[in-house]
Amino acid sequence: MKNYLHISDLNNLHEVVKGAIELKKSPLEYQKLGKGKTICLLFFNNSLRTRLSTQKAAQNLGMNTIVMNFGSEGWQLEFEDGLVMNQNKSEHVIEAAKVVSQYCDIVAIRAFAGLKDKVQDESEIILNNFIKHATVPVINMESSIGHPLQALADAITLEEHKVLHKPKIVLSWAPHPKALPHAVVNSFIELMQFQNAEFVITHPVGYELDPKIVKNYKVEYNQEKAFENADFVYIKNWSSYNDYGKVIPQDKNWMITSDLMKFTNNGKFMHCLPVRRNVVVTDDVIDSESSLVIEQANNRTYSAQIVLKKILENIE
Ligand code: AN0
Ligand code: CP
Repeated sequence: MKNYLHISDLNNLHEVVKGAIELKKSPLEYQKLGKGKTICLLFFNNSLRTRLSTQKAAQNLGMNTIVMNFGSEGWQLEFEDGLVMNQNKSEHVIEAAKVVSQYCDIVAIRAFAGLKDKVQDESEIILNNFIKHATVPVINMESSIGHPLQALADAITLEEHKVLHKPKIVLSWAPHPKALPHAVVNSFIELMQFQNAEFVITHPVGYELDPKIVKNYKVEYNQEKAFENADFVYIKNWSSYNDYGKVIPQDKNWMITSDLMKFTNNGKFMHCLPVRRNVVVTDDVIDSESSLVIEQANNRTYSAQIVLKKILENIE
């Protein structure tokens, strides 16, 4: 594998998930693979899990990591071509990507959707410019439209908790005071093409997702009905896609409570984190035995590690 930008970059998801579960048993087995290699993590947005788990994954493979936070440390980068750069942007991505490529063997980028301009977000201007100008492989650590390292961690978690029957998996919107991106849910929906599951999406009217991603999956506007007999409920807030980036008056009734979980088949609660307690989900649900959130976060290490392993094997 050269770059990891979408979940579909993995040739055989089931093999990759199995490989990640093997790595989890002996994480230091491939220390030699990354020896003398460096990954550079570039953040245009905040992070806890992605930053630390990717760094941990690299360390498990014997790699070095260098990190840069553009919000507080780096020069403001320009991504548009052909401009007279006489405003506040100090450096163009053309030079920045080439320079960074000289310091590392893999570059990983986090650049969220701005949620102001759909066309600009969908052009993935930051990620695509790094792909264009960098001379090393690129990993997506959450771009405008996808979070494939999270989706792979979720696939590992689903596999570890698989049920004997064909599972019912529900993706549910939940309330949040701030406008959040669609990347996590887009990648989770993309993951569903590789799962043998009944998949249902539920959200209030007005929160319809990109139809190019939702395709023919079932959308159920009644949350309780959607939760009926679910084996896994994957919870995430997102802002409106049609009224792009807007928070429409919040429906607080969509918060995940133990009463709602009673509709499920003893279902597992999943969330990528960070999560706002008692806004998105009540304490008793996230603290219950059904909650997989800490395991999901743990699997971020093995998701990143299997991706790094595949890329390193390709550049050796
Ligand atoms: C981000 C999002 O919703 O995309 C990151 C999630 C992994 N969440 C927040 O900004 C709270
Ligand atoms: N789930 C996830 O990507 O978390 P961070 O934003 O903390 O990296």
